[in-house]
Amino acid sequence: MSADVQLFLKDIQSMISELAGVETIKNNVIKALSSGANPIDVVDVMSKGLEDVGGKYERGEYFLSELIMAGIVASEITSILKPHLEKSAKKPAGKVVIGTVKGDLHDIGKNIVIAMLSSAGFRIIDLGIDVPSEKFVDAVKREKPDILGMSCLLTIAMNEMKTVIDKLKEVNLRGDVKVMVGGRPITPQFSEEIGADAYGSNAVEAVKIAKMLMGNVAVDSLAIKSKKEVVEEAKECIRKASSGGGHFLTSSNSWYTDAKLENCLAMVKTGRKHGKYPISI
Ligand code: B12
Repeated sequence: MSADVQLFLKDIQSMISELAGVETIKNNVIKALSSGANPIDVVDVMSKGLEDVGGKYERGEYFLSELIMAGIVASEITSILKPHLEKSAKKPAGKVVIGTVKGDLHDIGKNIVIAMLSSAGFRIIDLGIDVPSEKFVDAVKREKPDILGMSCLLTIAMNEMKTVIDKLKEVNLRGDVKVMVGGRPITPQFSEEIGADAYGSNAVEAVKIAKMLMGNVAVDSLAIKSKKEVVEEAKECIRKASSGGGHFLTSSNSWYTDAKLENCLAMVKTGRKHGKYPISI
C-alpha cells in the first residue's frame, strides 16, 4: 500500500471519528480510491471511525444528532464504494434473502454485505430494515433462497433472529434454507444458541461463509473416498475450531449430520489447509 493511500485511510478514519463535513470525507474517499485504495480497506477504516463515534456516544461526548450524522456519512461512503465492491459481478452463485430484524433500523453494514455478496455473484433480495419475522418467513416461502441473512446491531433486537428461525421451523421451512447471521452484538455462540447455520463478523467473511454454505469450494484436491470419512473429518475440523477460537460455522450436531456432502468437503478442505477452521483465511 502506498504512503499516500495509507495517509488517506488514516485521515478518513479520524475525519469520521471527528465528524468532519460530509463533503470533505467523501472527497477523501474518492481520492483514496483513485490512488489505488482497496475498497475493503475503506470499509475497515470507516468501521473503525464509526466505532469511535459509537464510543463517544456511549460516553456522552456525542448525542443522537452526531449518531445520525455518522449514519449519513457512512451511507454516503457506502454509495461511493458500492460500484467498486460490485465491480467483479459474475454468474449467479446462489440466492440470498437478507434484512435487518424488527426493531432495528441500522442498515449500513447490511448494505455492505449485500454489495460484497453481489460482487461474488449472489442474487440478492433485500427486505430492508425493521423486518418482522413474518416477512422473513414469507420471503423464504416465496423466493426459495439458498441462504437467509439477518443483520442486527441492537442488543435489544437480537432475539428477533431466534423468532425468525423458530417460525421457519413451525412452518417446516427451516430445512430448506441456510441461515447466516451478523451484526455488531452477534457472536458465534449466539448464532449457535439460536440455531443459525453460520455467523460472520464482516462483509468479507459473509461472502466466504455464503460460498461455504453453497458448497462452492473447489474440492478436487481432496482425496476422500466416502461420505462417512468426510463427515468424520469435518467433525474433527469443527472440534479444532471450537477449541482454537475464531469464527466458525456453528458446531451443532445437526449441522454436520444434516449437512450436504459438499459443505462437509468445504469444511474439510479449509480445515486441512489451516489445521483448524477459521473463516478468516
Ligand atoms: C450509524 C449508527 C446509527 C444510525 C444508523 C443509520 C443507518 N442507516 O444504518 C442511526 C442514527 C439511525 C442510529 C440509530 C440508533 N442507534 Co445506532 N449506531 C450507529 C453506529 C455509530 C454505526 C453503525 C454502523 O453503520 N457501523 C458500520 C458497519 C459497517 O458495521 P456493522 O453494521 O457492524 O456491519 C458489519 C458487520 O457487523 C457485518 N454484518 C452486519 N450485518 C450482517 C449480516 C450478516 C448476515 C453477516 C454475515 C454479517 C453482517 O458486516 C458488516 C460490514 O463489515 C453504531 C456504533 C458502531 N460502532 O457500530 C451505533 C450503535 C449501533 N447505535 C446504538 C444505538 C443505541 C442507537 C439508538 C437506540 C440511539 C437512540 N437513542 O435512538 C438508535 C436505534 C434506532 C433503531 N431502532 O434501530 C448503539 C447500540 C447499543 C446496543 N448495545 O444495542 C451503538 C452500538 C452505539 C453505541 N456504542 O452506543 N444509529
